[in-house]
Amino acid sequence: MTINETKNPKMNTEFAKDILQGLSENPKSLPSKYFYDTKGDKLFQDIMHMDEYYLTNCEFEIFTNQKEALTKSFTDGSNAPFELVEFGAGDGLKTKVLLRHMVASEVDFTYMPIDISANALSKLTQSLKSEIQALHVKGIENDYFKALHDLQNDGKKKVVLFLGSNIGNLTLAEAKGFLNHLSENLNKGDKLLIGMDLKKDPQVILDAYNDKAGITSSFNLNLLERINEELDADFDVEAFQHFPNYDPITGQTKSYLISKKEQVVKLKGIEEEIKFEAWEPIYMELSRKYDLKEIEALAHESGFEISKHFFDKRNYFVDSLWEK
Ligand code: AVJ
Repeated sequence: MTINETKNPKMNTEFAKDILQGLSENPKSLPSKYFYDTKGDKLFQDIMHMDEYYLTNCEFEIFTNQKEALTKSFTDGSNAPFELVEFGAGDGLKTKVLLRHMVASEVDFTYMPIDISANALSKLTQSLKSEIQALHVKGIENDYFKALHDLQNDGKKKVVLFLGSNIGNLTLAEAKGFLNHLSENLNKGDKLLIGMDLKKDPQVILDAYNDKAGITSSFNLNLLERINEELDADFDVEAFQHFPNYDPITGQTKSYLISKKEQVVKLKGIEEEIKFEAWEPIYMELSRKYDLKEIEALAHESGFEISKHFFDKRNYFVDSLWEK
C-alpha cells in the first residue's frame, strides 16, 4: 500500500510522506517545519519567554531602543507611501513595537503580514486592529514569494521583514536560494530587514537550545507525539532524549533526538515500521549562527547592499538592513 491509498481521509499525505522519508534515511531526520502544531506553537511561545532563549529578547531590545533609527532608514527621509511586508509574523510582539512608533510618527505605510496559515493571520490582524486603530493592515494568505510577486508591480516601495533568525533553519545553500528568490521578487531600492543570530560564546548558544526547564526538549519531543496522533504511531517519547550541539566553526546548532535503546516504532496509519539502534539519532533542527563576514557575503551573493546593522547591547544578534 502507498501513502496515497490510505483509508484515513483525515491523514495529511504530504506530512506522512515527509515523515516516512526522513525516518527511512540514514541518518534519520525529521523536518523542523512540522514542530508548529497547536501544542508546538504554544511551546515555542514558552521558549521565547525563557531567559536562556536570548534571541527574542535581543530583537525586542533592538526594536525598542532603535525604533526611530529603524523607521528613518526605511523611508530614507521621503514621505512616499510604502508597504511593510512581513514574512511569518507569528504573534507580532516585536513588530508591534515598531508599528506603534511608525503610526504615532504619522509614517504613511501599509503593514502586510504574509502567512500560509489563515488562522495565524486572522488572529494577528484582529489583535492589530484593536491595539493600533490607526494602522493600515492588509494580511495576505499565501506563499511568501507568490505574495511578493503579486505585489511587485503595484508601484509601491517595499520593506520586507524576515525576523527572529528564521533564516537560521536553512542550510547555507538553502539560505542563498531563499534570498536570491526574495531579491528577484523585489525592485531596485526595495529593502529587507533580516534578523540573524550571531556567533558568540558557545555556552550561551548551547544553553538557549538546552534550557533547564526542559521546554526545548518538549518542543522537539512534541513532533513524535504529533506523529503518534496523525499517523497512529507508537513512539514512546520517554525512550528518546533531546541532544543539541554547536559547531563554532560552521555556526551550526543542530538538535537531535537520541533513541535511548534498540526499539521498533510502528506507524500504523501508513503500515510502516521503523527500527532504531540504541543511541541512534534523529536529526531534528538546524539553527545556524552567522558572523558579519558571512552575512556580507550572503547579502552580496543575493543581489543586496548592506545599508546598516542594528545590534543589541551585547552584540548577540543583528537586524541587518539590506537594499536591492
Ligand atoms: C524559530 C527557527 C528561529 O531555531 O532558534 C527555538 C526555533 N528551536 N528553540 C530557532 C527554535 C529551538 C527557532 N526559530
